[in-house]
Amino acid sequence: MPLTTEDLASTLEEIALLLELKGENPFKTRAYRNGADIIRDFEGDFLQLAKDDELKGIKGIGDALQQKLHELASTGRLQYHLDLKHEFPETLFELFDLQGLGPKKIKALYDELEISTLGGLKRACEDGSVAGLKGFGKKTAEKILAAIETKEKFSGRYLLSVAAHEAEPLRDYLLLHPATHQLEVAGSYRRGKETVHDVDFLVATDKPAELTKYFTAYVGSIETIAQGDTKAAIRLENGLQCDLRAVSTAQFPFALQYFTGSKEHNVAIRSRALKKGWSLNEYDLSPTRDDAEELPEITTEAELYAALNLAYIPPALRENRGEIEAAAENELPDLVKQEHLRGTFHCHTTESDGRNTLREMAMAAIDLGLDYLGISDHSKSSPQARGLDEERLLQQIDDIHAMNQELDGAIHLFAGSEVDILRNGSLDFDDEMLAKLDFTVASVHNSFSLPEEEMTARVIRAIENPHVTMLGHSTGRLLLRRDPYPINLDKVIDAAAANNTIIELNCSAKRMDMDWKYWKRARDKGVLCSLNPDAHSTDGLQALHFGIKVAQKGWLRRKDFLNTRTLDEVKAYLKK
Ligand code: DGT
Ligand code: CA
Ligand code: ZN
Repeated sequence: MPLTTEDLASTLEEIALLLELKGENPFKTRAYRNGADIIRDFEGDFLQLAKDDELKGIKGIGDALQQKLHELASTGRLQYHLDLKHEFPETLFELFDLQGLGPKKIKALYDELEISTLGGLKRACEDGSVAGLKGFGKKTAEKILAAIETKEKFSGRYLLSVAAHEAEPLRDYLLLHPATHQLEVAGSYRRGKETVHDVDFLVATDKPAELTKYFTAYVGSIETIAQGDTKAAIRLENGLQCDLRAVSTAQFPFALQYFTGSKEHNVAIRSRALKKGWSLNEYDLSPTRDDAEELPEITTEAELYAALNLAYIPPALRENRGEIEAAAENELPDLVKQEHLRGTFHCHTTESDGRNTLREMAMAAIDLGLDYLGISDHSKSSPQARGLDEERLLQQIDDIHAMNQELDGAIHLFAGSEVDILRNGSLDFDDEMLAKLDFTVASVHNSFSLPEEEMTARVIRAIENPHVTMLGHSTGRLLLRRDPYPINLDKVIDAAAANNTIIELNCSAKRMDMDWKYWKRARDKGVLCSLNPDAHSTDGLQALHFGIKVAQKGWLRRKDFLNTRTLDEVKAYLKK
């Protein structure tokens, strides 16, 4: 992108910030800030003058600044600026976007608490360490938290479930229009990515301009980003951008295939078409040469894939990770579906940090049509989550047995525990206690910063414990908020396979852990999956709906799950 005058000004401002972070004297920083103001107020082509090294005589732009601006304008980069930037972690600059957080405060946070990321700052605000910092206090910490929330709201990526919450009513709205002949949500949303940047609507219609107009009139829209005769874009209240493309019915299958992506998948598909002498784009398929194969009639996406001698590739698999080769051999996996799920594990109740009681959780699971539900509250080493000690856990086991009596077969509750994996890989309960449970989910909840080797060994030690039924959220990541802890998942998968330990696909919206990219490998090694909502409320059980999409992304089939099995089969499995 070509440099603009504004780029010159904002670079000077950034230099001023960096100098402040370094604690340089205020006169020096002020010179850069003034410089930025002068550039913005200048009447005439400042950029050209800087390129030509003709800045002499402009009041407030001294020799040093002239030189730097000339370097920046003529080469597109300024070494001094880059060197300064390299002195700090790149993530630190995100903090500058926060309302009300200036360089002085950022410097204090960085120096005193080693905070250099938004996630780190959020946690430090929540755990009270920011409030305790000199010059901050509780009010400031609260303000910073609010600013982070605002930033997140507009940060550009959204959890799949959050996007669905907004996109589904908009889908219904579009369906109401009489000229909507066909409608799909394409893009990463259709592919079931765990986070999406925007939501891509596609409609087949003979009145495209009417539809784009109708789209921008949606009550949930706070801003029309673009509106044309065939496309439009709006922003919803939570910042999410939604795009609409209106095409003809004839174009629809091509557009649907194109806008579903992924880009990588599309590139590979297009080159496959080219080999047949066809050019494929978002509107049609056409011959590129005289001796090209004859074009078949195409009215659906499936026919488009068939024309390329491919089995229909479900959207979840379209990531160019082997699906095209598999489709060519007719060896695509028969993917798991929501209706295959017969029960689930890893749910919390008010006994630890859940919001609903055992009874309420059971009732909600019955409503979902599940045959069994595994209860696993936290263990004693997670006091922040009111983890249960042996005495309370024994009581809960009794309560669950009593509840099963009362439920009389409407659903079966399994008594378990989400037992902490301690720092050295041992568990929070001894084997005698664990043996009294129907199942255990073993999870890491602290000491996230162990080196990869130690973390891997820690988790593998838990996997090797015969009382561990399944490994909980394998990397501890919180989507859009906390990175995975360092761990070698290939080794974890091998250990799980060797010990017949299940790995859960924790499908809590903010986790989706283990990541879909690892599941095909795990499955091929014979690792069994359990799709678990990690529900902390009755609503939390809804996570299974999105979990299924992510499970499909992982190439998982019905037979790859524990919780697609019947109650009797699961009872037998857990007895072993
Ligand atoms: P997102 O929005 O970042 O979560 O991910 P997508 O996959 O929804 O990406 P988006 O919205 O930019 O574009 C939707 C689809 O359109 C994308 O998956 C594939 C297709 N597409 C977009 N740009 C290109 C391109 O430059 N080349 C090709 N072949 N396809 C593209
Ligand atoms: Ca998209
Ligand atoms: Zn957990």
